[in-house]
Amino acid sequence: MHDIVDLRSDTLTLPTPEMREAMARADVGDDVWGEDPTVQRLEAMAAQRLGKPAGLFVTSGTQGNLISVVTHTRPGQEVVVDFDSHVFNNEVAGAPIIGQVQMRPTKTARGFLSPEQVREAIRPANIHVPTTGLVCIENTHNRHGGTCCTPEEIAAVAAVAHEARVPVHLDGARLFNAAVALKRPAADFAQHTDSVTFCVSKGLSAPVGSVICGSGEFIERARRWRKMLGGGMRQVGILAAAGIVALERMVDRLAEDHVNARRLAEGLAALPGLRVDLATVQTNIAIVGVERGAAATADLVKGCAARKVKVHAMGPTAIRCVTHKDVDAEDISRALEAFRELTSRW
Ligand code: TLP
Repeated sequence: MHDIVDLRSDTLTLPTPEMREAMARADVGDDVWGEDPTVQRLEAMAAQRLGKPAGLFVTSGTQGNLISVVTHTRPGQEVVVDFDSHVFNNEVAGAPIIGQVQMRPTKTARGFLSPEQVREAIRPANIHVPTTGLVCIENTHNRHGGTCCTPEEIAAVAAVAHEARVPVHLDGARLFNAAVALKRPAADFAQHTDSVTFCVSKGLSAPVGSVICGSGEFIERARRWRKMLGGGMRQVGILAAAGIVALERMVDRLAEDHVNARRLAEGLAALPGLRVDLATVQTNIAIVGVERGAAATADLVKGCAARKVKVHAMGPTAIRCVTHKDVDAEDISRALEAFRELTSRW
């Protein structure tokens, strides 16, 4: 049980004592000079877990996606994305500004482009239109409530893209949540994509960082972009050390977060005036629709905060709850109690 039940995001997880110890003891060197052994260990470990030849430690998921987009594309090209994707909605238009690419968003049912949608979105050879430079997919899907797509679904989309000689990037900020939920090795999800980014700073609980994985040639070009974007860090093995603990110790326990999210979602779905599509609650996120409108949603968020339960208003009438290692089963009961009390007054 924690004093505050913080369901705003799994980015709020605090580093474990083991991480702090590993950070204090880490062997370090200047990583821009390629001399930080701990960063190299994390990059090799990440690449191996994802079945790719090489990895690159970056500051954040946002930086990892941006570097991946600009490394794959040329200015003037188009990037095929799902309409609700993080890269399109929450990355401050970095790819259009820095990479000079145009986003091509398509609406999807669960956050995942179908092979037919990708086929339709890829531009034909025509003097009037941009060329398609990249297809970007997201797994798990944040704004659709932590939904997972299978390695086979990714393979089908990638086949269409590759047939048109278009590479595929996977925003796998929460890829290990998908791997644990579907009981598949993380490498299966990355197998058909040309690059993948995953975060150690979300449910895996490290304080900072993400890793991009791809071919050796891709990662070397990505490394130049990272330097340009100010992501060349020096004795950063101090941070990578926590990432190693994250990968070694924190993956399997994500299953607990999924159980907690499920119980929370089922409890909330049973309350009057709240709507939860339980089919989307596949990992550690529950998105709750508030039928009484925007003012009631704002009141609910405030009322929860007054009861030491923090939740995130994702839209005017939607609340996002994310479970993670700093939220336990008792905390879920407290959160449910707060919602129950507040909705009983409606
Ligand atoms: N998502 C954050 C917010 O930016 C919304 C959160 O609290 O969920 N891809 C996906 C799918 C993400 O959910 C996020 C972070 C990122 C990329 C970016 O990662 P960071 O925050 O490390 O830049």
